[in-house]
Amino acid sequence: MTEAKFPKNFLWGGAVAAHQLEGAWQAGGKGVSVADVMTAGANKIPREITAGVIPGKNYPNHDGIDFYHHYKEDVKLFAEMGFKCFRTSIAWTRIFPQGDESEANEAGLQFYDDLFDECLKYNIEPVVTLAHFEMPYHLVEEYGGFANRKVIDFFVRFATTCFKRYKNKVKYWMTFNEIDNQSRFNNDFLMCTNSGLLLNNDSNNEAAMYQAAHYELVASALAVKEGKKINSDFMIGTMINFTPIYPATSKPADVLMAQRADQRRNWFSDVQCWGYYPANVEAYIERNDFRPDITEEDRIVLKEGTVDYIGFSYYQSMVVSADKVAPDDLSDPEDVIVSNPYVEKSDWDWEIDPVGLRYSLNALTDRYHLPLFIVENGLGAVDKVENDGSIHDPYRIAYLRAHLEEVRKAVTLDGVDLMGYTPWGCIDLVSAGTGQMSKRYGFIYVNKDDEGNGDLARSRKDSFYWYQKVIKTDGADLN
Ligand code: P53
Repeated sequence: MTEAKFPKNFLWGGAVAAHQLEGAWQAGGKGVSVADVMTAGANKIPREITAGVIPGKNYPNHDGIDFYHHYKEDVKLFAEMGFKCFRTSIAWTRIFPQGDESEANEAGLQFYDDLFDECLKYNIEPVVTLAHFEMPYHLVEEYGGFANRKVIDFFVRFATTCFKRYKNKVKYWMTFNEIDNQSRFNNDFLMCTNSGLLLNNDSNNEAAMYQAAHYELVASALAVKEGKKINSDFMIGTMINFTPIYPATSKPADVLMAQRADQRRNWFSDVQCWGYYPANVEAYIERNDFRPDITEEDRIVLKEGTVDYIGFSYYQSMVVSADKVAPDDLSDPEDVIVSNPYVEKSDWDWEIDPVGLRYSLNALTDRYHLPLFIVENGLGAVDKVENDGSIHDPYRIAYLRAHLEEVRKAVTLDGVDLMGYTPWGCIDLVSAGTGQMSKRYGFIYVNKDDEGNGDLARSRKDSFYWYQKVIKTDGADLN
């Protein structure tokens, strides 16, 4: 049974996002994105979001790992590992530097033509996220991000421009990265990266989130509709950070709390997959008098623009208890998290739960009856380069192996329809959450430290050869 293989056409690959690796933040007329105004933080030290780019501050995304100039070398290494696909995003600000222009920026479009051609040369299928925490900063300053209905049109223009330009090169798309992460509406970083909201203490962050999220969901649905007109073969997915939520005990209040937390957090994909808001969210918005602007026309769009598949990231599970807050009073799931005594934690305190991935694959299948695509999974860890240049990362191999064993069970024993697996940060890049380089995910090491020193040289870690073998054997050999 453990010999069972993954499907033959399974999309093995790796995932990155433009702002975390491309660098070249002003090349070819690129504009300033929200990622360009975020400083470097550290473990438990949040990144600062500055009012524009302030000289003298450290903005790690400005240079990334300079993939913009190294992509040929990097794609060649992906091909050497045997990648069948490569997930990246299109930096919105390369195509529309300010976000509200009527004409696209040709130099930006050309860069992605070149990158996708390079992938296709090795039969690597590009898998593209349209908006991965990369909104033009101008749209934040001038319009308030997705608090403003006008931003829907700007996103749809960006999306259709990309669909038209790359319709013969890209088949797999996702609209917004981890759209559900803004359910943590008191988190400045997540709100700014997801929908371009800058929180201020006087406003009701939760009401603001439901409004911005609605406009974003409408923008996503409109993009799906337009995309299908441009190429009916497109597969356009949602992208969520799926986090299964467990009750702290079998106490009924804890079990109800786990369900409530799931309803507060995981409703975004309900709207994108079903085409309408779940009853519990409608009731919650009503009872709190949030009164978001949701028109009848919007509801029709949501119905017509449902997704083809579910792309999701999986890093950890979450445990909640009803001890501090009663289930009916829950607004922010972050408030009720307790630590899970049965799982280990990473150096950044992310809980490691491989079984939770099998559980997630089944839960999503049961809820949506759609194909799934694991578009992120992985371990952020510190790596050490030996004197001979080798990098031994058995912890990363162990993490990925344990998760893939569970994925294989979901596919071969549970009948889950899984399109592919793209571990996060297949090449070391800037951490989204902390802005660090030292929180590494890659199979490929990049010589650069948290202060920005290093010659950017690429080298293969032990996990590089391990993943190469996994792909070569279609996942039969995970050792
Ligand atoms: P890092 C948490 C915080 C920030 C981004 O995260 C996150 C998450 C996980 O839910 O989402 C994804 O770099 C994201 C990537 C990111 C990756 O997780 O903080 O889609 O952009 O790099 C890993 O370790």
